[in-house]
Amino acid sequence: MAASIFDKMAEKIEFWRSDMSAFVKEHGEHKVADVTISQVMGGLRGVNALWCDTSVVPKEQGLIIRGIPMQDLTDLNGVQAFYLLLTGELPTDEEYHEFSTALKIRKFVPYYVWEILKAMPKDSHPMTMLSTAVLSMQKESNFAHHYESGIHKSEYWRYTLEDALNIVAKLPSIAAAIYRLRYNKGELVQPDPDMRLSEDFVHMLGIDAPQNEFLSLIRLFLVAHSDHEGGNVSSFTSAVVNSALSDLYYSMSAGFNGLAGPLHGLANQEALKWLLDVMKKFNGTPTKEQIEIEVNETLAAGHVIPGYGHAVLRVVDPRFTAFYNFGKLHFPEDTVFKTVVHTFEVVPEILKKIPKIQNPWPNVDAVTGSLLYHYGLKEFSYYTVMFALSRSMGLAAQAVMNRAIGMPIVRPKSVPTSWFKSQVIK
Ligand code: HAX
Repeated sequence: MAASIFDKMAEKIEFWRSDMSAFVKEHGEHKVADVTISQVMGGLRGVNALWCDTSVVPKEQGLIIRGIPMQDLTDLNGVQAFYLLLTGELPTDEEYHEFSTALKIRKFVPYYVWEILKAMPKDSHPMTMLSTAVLSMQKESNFAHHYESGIHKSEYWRYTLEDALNIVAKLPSIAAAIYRLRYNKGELVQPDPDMRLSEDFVHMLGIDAPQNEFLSLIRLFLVAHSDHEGGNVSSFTSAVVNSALSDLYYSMSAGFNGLAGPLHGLANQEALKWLLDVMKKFNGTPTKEQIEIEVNETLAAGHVIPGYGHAVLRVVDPRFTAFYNFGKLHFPEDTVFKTVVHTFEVVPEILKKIPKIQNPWPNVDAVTGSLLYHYGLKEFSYYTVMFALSRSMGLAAQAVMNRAIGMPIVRPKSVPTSWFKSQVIK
């Protein structure tokens, strides 16, 4: 029989802990970053000041999860991706079965979550519903209960992992219920105890789409959005909240609130809205010249082109490429997807001419909406919920890692303008 995820993590964590502690003991005073005033006033861009082992995003390469580049992850499913994020290894068949079962037995959601979601205003944003649903379950936190009973800090990771499995296992039901409630799709569909995460999510959404193709897209969606190192808004926010030993329900809900911003996860909704507006204006798939006009108008109005640019990347996002290839393979003639293709041919050339823009290339959000739209999931205010469903795995894995190595409360020092001035004006 395969080791349980708890046994597997215990073994890994023993090594990670001693390795990190020896390293810091020996090299703790070694300097790794200089910070300029522009960086402080510019969102700390490019400052190597955070630790994260679950994934890295080299600016010329894009997402690498636990040493495996995005382009080699496209055949994984959500369960494998979560296992990889947590343990640093792909599961063997036996480990996969054990881990998948550990998630399946945790998938049923407390009844009160449905009552809370049903009581929310009908025009609530789906991300508000998701964040509220997660927060409402805080009283179930294993970590919070065990913390109160006085567990030793070396065991914090164990109860954080328990919370992680519980939340990740329940989110497909919650996300699917939000879709059905928010857009009047009829009765909620019960989870199937035997189905895996992505399969069950597709089943509970109840979308009338070719099941195998749509399932492949959802699998890719779950893997591609699962993690993007530690400094993005959702991961960093979640880690800061978790560092106060607020449990994962509090911290994941907080991370989702950050994901709901238009410069972060909401960009997928914004990007599709932008594409559909252009299509409406030009009565169908616009030509490249028409897209150029629209891009210039958007920029002149002081707005960003959603789905383009990135705080870290300086190349086409490999996640964009994975979804783009999916569209090219399955429905290259779809009118919305063709608009994505034309936009991709036009936007980088325009953005390259604007010196302040560091990265003219598309990120993941430039394309995902068009694929979901193709399969009939047309309610684009819902798209960020699917991003969150996937990102929950990265937030959870990062929290387990942080508790495992005993990361302290995050508390950088802030200083006033006068202090900065005093550093340069002598
Ligand atoms: N369209 C127009 N202007 C853009 C731009 C775009 N796509 N990308 C960057 N810029 C502008 C910035 O707004 C900034 O202008 P100001 O100095 O006037 O404020 C300037 O160029 C410099 O920005 P940057 O250094 O290139 O990029 P940042 O690290 O500051 O920001 C963002 C990165 C992703 C927020 C930015 O590129 C953007 O707003 N893109 C559009 C929104 C988007 O697609 N967000 C999703 C990113 C991926 C993600 O997190 N997904 O969840």
